[in-house]
Amino acid sequence: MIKTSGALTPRSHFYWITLVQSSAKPADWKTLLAQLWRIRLFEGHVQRLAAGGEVPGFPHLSTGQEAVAVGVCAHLTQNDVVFTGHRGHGHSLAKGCNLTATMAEILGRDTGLCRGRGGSMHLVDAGCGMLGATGVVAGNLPLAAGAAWAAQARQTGAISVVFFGDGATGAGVFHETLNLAGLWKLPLLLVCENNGYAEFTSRAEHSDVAKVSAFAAPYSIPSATIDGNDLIAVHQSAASAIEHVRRGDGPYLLECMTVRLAGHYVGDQQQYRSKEELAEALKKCPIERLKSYLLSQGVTDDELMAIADQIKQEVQRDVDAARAAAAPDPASFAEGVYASPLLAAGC
Ligand SMILES: Cc1ncc(C[n+]2csc(CCOP(=O)(O)OP(=O)(O)O)c2C)c(N)n1
Ligand SMILES: [Mg+2]
Repeated sequence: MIKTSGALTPRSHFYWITLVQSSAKPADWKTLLAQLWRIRLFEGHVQRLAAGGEVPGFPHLSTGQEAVAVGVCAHLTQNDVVFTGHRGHGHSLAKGCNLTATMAEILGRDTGLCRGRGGSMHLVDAGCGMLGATGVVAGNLPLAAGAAWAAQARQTGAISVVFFGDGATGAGVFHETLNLAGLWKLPLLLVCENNGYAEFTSRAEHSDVAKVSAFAAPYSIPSATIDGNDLIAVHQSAASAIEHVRRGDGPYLLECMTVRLAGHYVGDQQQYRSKEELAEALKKCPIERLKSYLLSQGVTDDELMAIADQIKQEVQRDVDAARAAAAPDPASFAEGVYASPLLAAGC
């Protein structure tokens, strides 16, 4: 069990957290490092399969942003629910979606999470609390507030978590969600992955509000801006934020500053980014940072390589299983699409 410090100052809205010394041991962080690797390797497969024409549509990779998914989801129970957007592979895996079924969904197979109907941008697995990805930017925010309202009304003790990008904050529904979530003190954790881009447009080009956390205070929502590429920072800050939400004190906005190491979608040539910028981004890789920390704590290179090898084999095996699965029978196309009494009656 990783203990946290509760270092957040609740009502600060524009604030870089000062991390206190972690009481976690390298063994705990090794488990989370393995999860970072799992997501990175999974998305490496998605990239290769997409390049080979096996993936319908345009997958969006979270390469470089994995620490946010892993650091936040480490604190969630199966009853807690998660909503994500178009860049949601990492969130789905971190919340507990089966890797083979997730890949099968991305490949459009019948064994996929949604029987291949949804694909990369519509990963849903209610059984493990993954209530869904959506390709509609900011569309997940009111859905997550609705789930939080349901949990509050039913007094289940569960919380709702929504992952969204900095670009989503330009949508009106972002502010509508903050307004009602703050007013009704909903058990909602809003996690912004601020990677500085909305598609090919930098944040500076589309907003004068540099920090997304600045939007929270007018709605009486506490917030923090943290280094989203530091797994330990994310883990600690998420613990405190989730404690606040679970206690019944209302929503919390956690802004995680991060970097997108890949293009907006697989195939994006990124001509709008300089070589220097990409080189700087690489230095912030959350996996390399956690590895360096572990090495400084006495973990050996051999131990890290053994973990990497094991994860590599597991991911390869699970991806192979997904690729071997059959596509849905075209005759079953309407199954699971509508819950219509007329369809059920064969009308
Ligand atoms: C309502 C809506 N408008 C526009 C788009 C097209 N679109 C897809 S991704 C994207 C940018 C989103 O940026 P951000 O929220 O920062 O997420 P990121 O891609 O950086 O993870 C846009 C505008 C969309 N999918 N939905
Ligand atoms: Mg963005």
